[in-house]
Amino acid sequence: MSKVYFAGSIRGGRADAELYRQMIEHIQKTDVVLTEHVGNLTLSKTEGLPNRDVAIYEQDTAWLRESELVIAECTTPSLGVGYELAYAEKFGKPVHIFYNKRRANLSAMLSGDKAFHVHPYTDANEVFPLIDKILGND
Ligand code: 6K6
Repeated sequence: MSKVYFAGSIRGGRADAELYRQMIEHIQKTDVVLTEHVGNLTLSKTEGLPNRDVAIYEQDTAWLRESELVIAECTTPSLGVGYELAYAEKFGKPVHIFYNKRRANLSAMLSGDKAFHVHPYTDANEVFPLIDKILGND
């Protein structure tokens, strides 16, 4: 059972929040997701008080260090997710990046980083068997 840090856009926009929720639910069938809140559909992109941000940063970076792997959905661009991926790389964590290639053009700073495992997909249903493979559950 692995500890997974799931990363997805929050202030970058919540258009894919339902997919994050489904991916998190899928991972939780076999493994632990440290960041379940990323798939919370009631979380809006403007929610949160500015003075809470230090606590959020401290908690999320602690979870990144504790995690065994990172799975990120990057179709909706997010500065926070980009930061988390670089942070995970610095700590030697395996990083898996998903994005819908029909809807997004992934940043060269992600697609060009050989440390990252990038998984482009055309239909969201492709994501779940890929997650099983990453987690060793296929
Ligand atoms: C909610 C809405 C606005 O601010 C919040 C506060 N909540 C957060 N709680 C926990 N983690 C957060 C929060 N906001 C951002 N993150 C982390 O950054 C998550 O782990 C996401 O993967 C990533 C999203 O970054 P942005 O830049 O899209 O917010």
